[in-house]
Amino acid sequence: MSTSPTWKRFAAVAVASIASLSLAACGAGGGAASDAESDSGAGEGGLIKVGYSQLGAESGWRTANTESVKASLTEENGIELTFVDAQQKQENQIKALRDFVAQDVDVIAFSPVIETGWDEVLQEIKDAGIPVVLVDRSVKTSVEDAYVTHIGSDMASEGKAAGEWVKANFPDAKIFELQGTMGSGPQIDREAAFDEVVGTDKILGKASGNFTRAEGKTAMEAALQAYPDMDLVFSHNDDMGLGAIEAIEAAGKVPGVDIKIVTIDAVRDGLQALVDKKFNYVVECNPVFGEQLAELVKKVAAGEKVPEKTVVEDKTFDQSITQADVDARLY
Ligand code: GYE
Repeated sequence: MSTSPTWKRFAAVAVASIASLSLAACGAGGGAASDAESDSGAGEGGLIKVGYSQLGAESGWRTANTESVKASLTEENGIELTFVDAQQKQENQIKALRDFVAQDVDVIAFSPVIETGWDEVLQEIKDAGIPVVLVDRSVKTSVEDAYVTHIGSDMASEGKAAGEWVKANFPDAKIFELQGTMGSGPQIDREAAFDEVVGTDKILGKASGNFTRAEGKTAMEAALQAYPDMDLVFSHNDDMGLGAIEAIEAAGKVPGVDIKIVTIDAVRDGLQALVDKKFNYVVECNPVFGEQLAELVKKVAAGEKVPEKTVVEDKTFDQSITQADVDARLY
């Protein structure tokens, strides 16, 4: 059975008043609760209905992230998951979000392909009284309190870590930067932090490879022509770096030697390239946070207080890692 948004809003107010009455009666203070509890908490058989809009399947990172989300947001875990892949198109994500509102889910979770352009749909979700959990990437919106909580890595500190390694090891590098999807949180934050550490005078040029191996390769082919002096590539993810390896080898140069490669993610293929000495340094971006996400979703649905931000822990890797480390990698 599902309730209409209007009913939900009314119920939210009713529940909020009852809650504040009982809180006042106990003399206790409470944190910001979502109004999902007004929906009597549940879909079929008491399950929490979650609509999840994944932005795509563009990279090894994304595949691992999707697996982690699907493995954790399960019926055994009390969650009925509707998962929709937007194929890296914002309009597909907006449509999925609107469908979730129409389905009257209890919680909406989504990983936004780019930062801007969400105001209208976020307002609609807010009006419907459905709490939002922002996953992985960030949004910039004028809608107040558009989401309850955000879980993901600190993209700026990843870019900073990559920059510090370059500055310490190749201070005079002539850098080409392979950017992720333009306008996405990780592209903006990784780039700004990296550029600030190494200095913009060290960067010969930049181009986007949209976080994919194929587009990373194409962008690198053009860059090899345009910037023949380049001797270091900073790639915003492993997949584009792997595409760059192909382009560098096809141009008769040696990746990791003639042209150093620094990337972010540390998926298994990326770490393999590091062991094979084709990548020089890799900053981790851990995609396996499904369990933490499931816990957040349950708390949000129950109207419990949650932290505004959960930062996923990341490590760094250099060429001292071993084949055994790579083989033990789960993703
Ligand atoms: O680094 C990249 C993926 O948003 C952190 O998206 C994520 C990034 C990740 O396509 O591989």
